[in-house]
Amino acid sequence: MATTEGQPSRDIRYKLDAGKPLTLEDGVRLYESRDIHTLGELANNVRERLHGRMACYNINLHINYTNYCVLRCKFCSFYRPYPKGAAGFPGASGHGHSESQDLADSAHDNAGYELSIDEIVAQARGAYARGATEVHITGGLHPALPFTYYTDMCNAIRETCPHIHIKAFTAIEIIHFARISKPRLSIGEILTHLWDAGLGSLPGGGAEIFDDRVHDEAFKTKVGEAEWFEVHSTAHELGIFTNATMLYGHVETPAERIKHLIKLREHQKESLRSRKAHFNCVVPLSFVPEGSALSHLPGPSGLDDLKTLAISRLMCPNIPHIKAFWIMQTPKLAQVSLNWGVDDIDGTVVYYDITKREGGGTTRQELTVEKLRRLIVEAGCKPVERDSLYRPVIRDENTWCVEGQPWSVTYSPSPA
Ligand code: V47
Repeated sequence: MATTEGQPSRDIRYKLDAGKPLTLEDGVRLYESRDIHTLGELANNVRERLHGRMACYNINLHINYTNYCVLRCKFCSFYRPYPKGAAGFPGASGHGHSESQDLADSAHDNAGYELSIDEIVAQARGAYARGATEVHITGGLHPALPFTYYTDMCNAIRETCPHIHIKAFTAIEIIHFARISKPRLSIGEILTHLWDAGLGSLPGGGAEIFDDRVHDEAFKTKVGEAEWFEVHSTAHELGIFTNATMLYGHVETPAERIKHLIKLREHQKESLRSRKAHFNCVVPLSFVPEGSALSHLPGPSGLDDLKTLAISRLMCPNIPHIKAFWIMQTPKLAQVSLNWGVDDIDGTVVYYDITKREGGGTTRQELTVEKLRRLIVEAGCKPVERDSLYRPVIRDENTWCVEGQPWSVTYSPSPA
């Protein structure tokens, strides 16, 4: 038994050593325990069993194509209401940016925006030319853009940047696309169209906390867990790999977090057993209250962040990777977490509009490769550049390729 004062229980250690799944009660006890050293040791044991001392990062660019959203989630400071009477297509509506504008500056002036496909492609092209392997694309649920906007976006990126991995659209966006498609398409058809247009995988967003009470309190108008899992099951059946997030530190309890993680573990069990793809990683997202309707809440402390990352590792041993997204946990804590179960600190990011803490209120939020590697080395780990599917990237001064793939990409590194 773990006590609030003492060590996590011996039976938890035995279970982990024997490869047995931890229960809801075990998870809650881990949260209650003050012994973060033992928690770290247990999580690190699982991490080392899976990955040794390797810790990965990637060279990516986040693109948030619009902040207009039909939802009003209380934890979100990103969405903007869509102006009444707007025409609904970038360029036509006048809400898009001109290509010459610095998107970082224009996107953080609190106004609503939607990017044209040309603007998105220009950003992807720039990143690809500088050696990025991934574009991570998400946005609000735009009330007026047609589904062809999203397939055209993928097609245009694929044409311009043949080997960049397009990780795009959370499960919530996929459901929105199905609802707006004309004629109406199923989730499977939406995913197939996007896949044919060049989509590589799905990010894990929109999961929040799988619990009806939390759902009703913090994101009532968003679809619930059944729909989120339907998208990920369908993706896995089609052979599309996905990630899974958990947004913690708002109105949920520790038990509700643990139940969320157990649901991910159970889903993964089924995907590993019967589907063509599965979750690659769990991404616990630390709630950033500033600017949201829940800004009166303090948000998670550093200790809570560290415990949540470690407990995610322990609750979901069948999901290969645990990612500390440094934008939310901060680079300092992401670094510490590399010895508390985490093996991935995500990437260079460059621009991020959903939360703006690391950018001091702006969307410009970047860690250079040198900084990412230094954080990893200082933590006593071996830095490994990965692609979006966790395959090692082999890079020299101006080419990169993915282990096992017959192609390579030539690029010009940006000046330091
Ligand atoms: O779905 C929104 C979250 C998510 C806030 O798959 C917030 O590798 C904290 O899914 N504080 C989008 N979080 C981001 C996302 C993501 C990010 C990095 C990597 C991956 C991956 C996925 O951001 C949303 C929502 O859960 N979010 N507002 C906030 N105030």
